[in-house]
Amino acid sequence: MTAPAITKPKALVGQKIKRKEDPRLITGTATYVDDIKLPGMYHACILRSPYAAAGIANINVAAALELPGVIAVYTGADVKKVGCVPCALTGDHVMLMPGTLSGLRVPEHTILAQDRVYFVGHPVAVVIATDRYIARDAVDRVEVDWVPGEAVAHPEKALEPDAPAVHPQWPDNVAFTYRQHNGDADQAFAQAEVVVKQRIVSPRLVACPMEPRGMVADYHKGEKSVTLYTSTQIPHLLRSIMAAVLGIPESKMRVIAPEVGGGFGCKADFYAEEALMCFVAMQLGAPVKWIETRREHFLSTVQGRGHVDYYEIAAQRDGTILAIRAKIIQDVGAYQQLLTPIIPILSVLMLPGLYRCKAFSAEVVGAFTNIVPTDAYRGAGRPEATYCVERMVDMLAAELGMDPAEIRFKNFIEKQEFPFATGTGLVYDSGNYERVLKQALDAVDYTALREEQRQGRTEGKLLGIGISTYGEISAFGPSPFTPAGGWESATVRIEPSGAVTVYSGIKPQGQGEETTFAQIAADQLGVGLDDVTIVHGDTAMVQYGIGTFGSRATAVGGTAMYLAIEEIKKKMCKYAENMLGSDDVSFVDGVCTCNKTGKTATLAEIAGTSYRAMKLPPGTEPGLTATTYWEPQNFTFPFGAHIAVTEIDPETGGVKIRRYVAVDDCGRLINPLIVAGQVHGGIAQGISQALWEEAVYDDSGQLLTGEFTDYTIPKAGMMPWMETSHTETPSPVNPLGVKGVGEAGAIGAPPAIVNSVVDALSHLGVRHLDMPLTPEKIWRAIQGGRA
Ligand code: MCN
Repeated sequence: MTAPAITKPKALVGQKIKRKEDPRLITGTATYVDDIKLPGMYHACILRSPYAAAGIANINVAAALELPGVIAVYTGADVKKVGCVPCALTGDHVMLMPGTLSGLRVPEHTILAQDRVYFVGHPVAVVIATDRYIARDAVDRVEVDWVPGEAVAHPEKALEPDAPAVHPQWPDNVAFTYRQHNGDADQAFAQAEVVVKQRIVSPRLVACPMEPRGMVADYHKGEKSVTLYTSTQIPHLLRSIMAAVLGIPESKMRVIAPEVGGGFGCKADFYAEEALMCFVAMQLGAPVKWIETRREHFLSTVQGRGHVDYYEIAAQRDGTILAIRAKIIQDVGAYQQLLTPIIPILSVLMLPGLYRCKAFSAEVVGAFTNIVPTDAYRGAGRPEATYCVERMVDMLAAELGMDPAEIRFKNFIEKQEFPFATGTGLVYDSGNYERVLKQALDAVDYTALREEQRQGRTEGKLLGIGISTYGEISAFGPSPFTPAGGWESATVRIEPSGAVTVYSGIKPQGQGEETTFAQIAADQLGVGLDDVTIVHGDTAMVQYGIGTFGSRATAVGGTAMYLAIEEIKKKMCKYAENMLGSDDVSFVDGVCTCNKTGKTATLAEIAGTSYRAMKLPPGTEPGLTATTYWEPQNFTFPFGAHIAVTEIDPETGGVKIRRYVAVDDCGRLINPLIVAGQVHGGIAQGISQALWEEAVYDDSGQLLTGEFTDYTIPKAGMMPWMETSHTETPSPVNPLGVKGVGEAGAIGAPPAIVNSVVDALSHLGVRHLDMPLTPEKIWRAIQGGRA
């Protein structure tokens, strides 16, 4: 074993590499939940409430049971022994939280309605049949005697004194309150030279992943164990909760998340339907499948945003921001889902944005309404805050007659001030905010655009330039905001052949970690990209993990893998010492080399030996495996500057996005191609939120936008060309230097678009418009001169 000439492999980290997982995704060979067909499998269809608030006097299932092919019908009376859908926030977390969370009310959330329903779409009964069409037909034969009641479907109306009570035991509809303040905001407001106030709405949004929710539950009678295949972002947490809800030992519960066709946060939850299918499988001793229809998705999957916010910003005439005050009314919906109360608290944490100002005072009031609950949706609390702060900064600039770029430069935390402790209890890890904004301004040629805008106005043209400089909390570490745990895990195994298998606690839904994690691992081990396989999503295969949300997978899960590989490298050196007969061995690019003799042993040779050694070298164990749990000491804080240039048609109010420039910084880039894809997807959702999307409910709680004909989602042809670029400010929080990027675009885009449209109309006296900026709304603003 004399040293062969080693050609150093080209580093994969930093390369634009196409996603390894894509061929199976785009050729129809991937396995999603609906592809799972088990022998003897039944199909479920759920009867849902047509009322937002009603009593249930009686349910008659006889006619449904008579339909040939129907196996069983279960109602609320049958599931009384099953536990409730939980809210993750417990007393321990509340005590550790900055600020004060008080009066958290968690209604009993049974998996089927008992004697009342609380929202349209509330599950009331489930029909099990030999095929899904029979199950669907039988649902229409279930007779329910309803006693319709009064509903409330708007969070501000819900807080009015005479509003109908969503839960009769809490007539004020207050689900919780949260207060946090820092510095003397009141004094700052009293002494400020300028104060700007605005009511700002972030409407409810529907996540609309390409694959809706779906699950197959299977019961193994002999083992008394349950396997649940479900489209989830959090398989391990789901398993722990499910075992408790079903009252079975956790060791008898297995959760498998096969391919997940998008989640956007709505699948980082625990759903009544998941427990219901496990219950049915246990009752019948047979597998059962339920696949959500798109209409059900609109009605009964958690929604995002749902804020009515009152913001105030105090400043000096020179543009220095002195303090921010916010009252946030969060539309909770009818129940607290897993993370519902945490989401608006994240908005409070992000209140200062990228600005130095530390004085603030914020109050959140959670309001129960007769609508499906709100919870995480891409960005979860951070887009709401960023949108409001970025709107307020623009309004302040307009009030002061300052340029929106100039006011941002004046108030940015400067690069030498990092790590920077905000007034809200965070410590921003690293940043260079001036650089991203300068790069974005240069890219659009800002000065020339302003001149074009001035000229154009004389000819009646409406050109808008909207700036958004955003920050984000990503990769949550241990904190009250991660009641699940702020760590992530990885087991790395080098097989006897030298192939590398990584078992990760993360669960991608389209983010491409099978590629990026393989890039990191391949570089560390000096093997090829295809020598690395990333396994995820099966609680029986993967050690415990937390999952994929909050743009944490790479910074937390990737670091766990990186550290496990470092362990394995040490193990390999030990084996190589024995093989090469020297204790002076180092591992570089897949080969252990004896520094004295130049003799070498390759990774594959060492791996084979480690499994097959006749006699193990002292201080070693067979095989090359390491498991690491990594708990970061801080979050990471990505940031960026987005600029939208829009042209408004004065006759129709239509918006054309002429240019969209995004400069993002997510630390060290593992795969710029995947990062660009993540940014593009986020921007698409952000533009869509700004211009088109809104879940509209009438006063009786009926959803008026319950399908794709009246709820617009972004399509490729509706998107502008996105000019994306990056700066790289490494995070000191993890050895990879990475920050999250999965939510960046969704946070940066809405304020860029709205600021741009308002900028286009500002000379007409328009100061603010609420999303979505429909042509009608814009046209009316143009006609009225002032919104
Ligand atoms: N990445 C990189 N370099 C960095 C940071 C990230 O190359 N400096 C890569 C990662 O390795 C990974 C991707 O970018 O391949 C996103 O990584 P990361 O920021 O770590 O975020 P997560 O994987 O934790 O993704 C979560 C985030 C969230 S919270 C939502 S919601 C979301 C999103 O990602 N939902 C998505 N992106 C989505 N993309 C798709 N296709 N579908 C969804 O449902």
